[in-house]
Amino acid sequence: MMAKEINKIEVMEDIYEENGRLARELNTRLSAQGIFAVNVLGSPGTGKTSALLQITKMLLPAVSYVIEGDIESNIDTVTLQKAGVDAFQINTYGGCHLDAPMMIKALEKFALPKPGYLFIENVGNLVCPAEFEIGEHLKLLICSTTEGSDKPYKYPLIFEKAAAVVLNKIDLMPHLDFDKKFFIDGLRGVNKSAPLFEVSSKTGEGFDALITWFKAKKG
Ligand SMILES: Nc1nc2c(ncn2[C@@H]2O[C@H](COP(=O)(O)OP(=O)(O)OP(=O)(O)O)[C@@H](O)[C@H]2O)c(=O)[nH]1
Ligand SMILES: [Mg+2]
Repeated sequence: MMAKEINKIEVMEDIYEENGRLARELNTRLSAQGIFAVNVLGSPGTGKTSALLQITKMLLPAVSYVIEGDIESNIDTVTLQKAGVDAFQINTYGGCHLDAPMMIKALEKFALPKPGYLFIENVGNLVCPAEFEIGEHLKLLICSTTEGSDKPYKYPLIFEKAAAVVLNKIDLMPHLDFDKKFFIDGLRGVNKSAPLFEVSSKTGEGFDALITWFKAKKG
């Protein structure tokens, strides 16, 4: 019993270690190409794709690429491509997160010919994606008013690891019982430094500050 448990722990450590090594290599390669990679995290339906439509438009004339990570379907990729965004699909077929080997394989097929931003929309999930580096320069966590204000308390790791947190769907605030103070207290309990951007991907409100922050981070 004991021996089995130890084996399990060692296997998981090996997986994280190997993934981390590959992710760091990929990150170095992307930096050399002038690509600033952003791992976009958030629960299903929080507005990751909607926010990326706004962000990629507002970063113009800078080049943005998007990699869409979904269990199945290419719905988000098609949506982005229709909006003129250079978007590619990775399907995990059951996998609840992207990992570094998936990204390396995908980038063998998807060329990133120009320097710019690479946004990677991870699988909608507040748990596993927090544990796997995928070559990113930073993690952007997208939350929304419709999810409720208790998420930083329930899923602390993903809030802790976020370089910035977006609170999306603020246009719906008047219709909801979202407790902003409770949300911010929970966020600050695990992450003191990540800026919080309150936005509506529907109206575009609040994105100016996020875009300024991205530009400063990319340098
Ligand atoms: N009112 C309002 N609706 C929004 C906003 N952002 C997104 N939505 C809606 O929320 C739904 C989900 O948005 P998506 O952008 O597809 O969310 P997602 O996080 O990419 O979802 P998955 O890829 O399925 O995990 C869609 O119907 C959007 O139109 C917002 O700021 N305000
Ligand atoms: Mg999406």
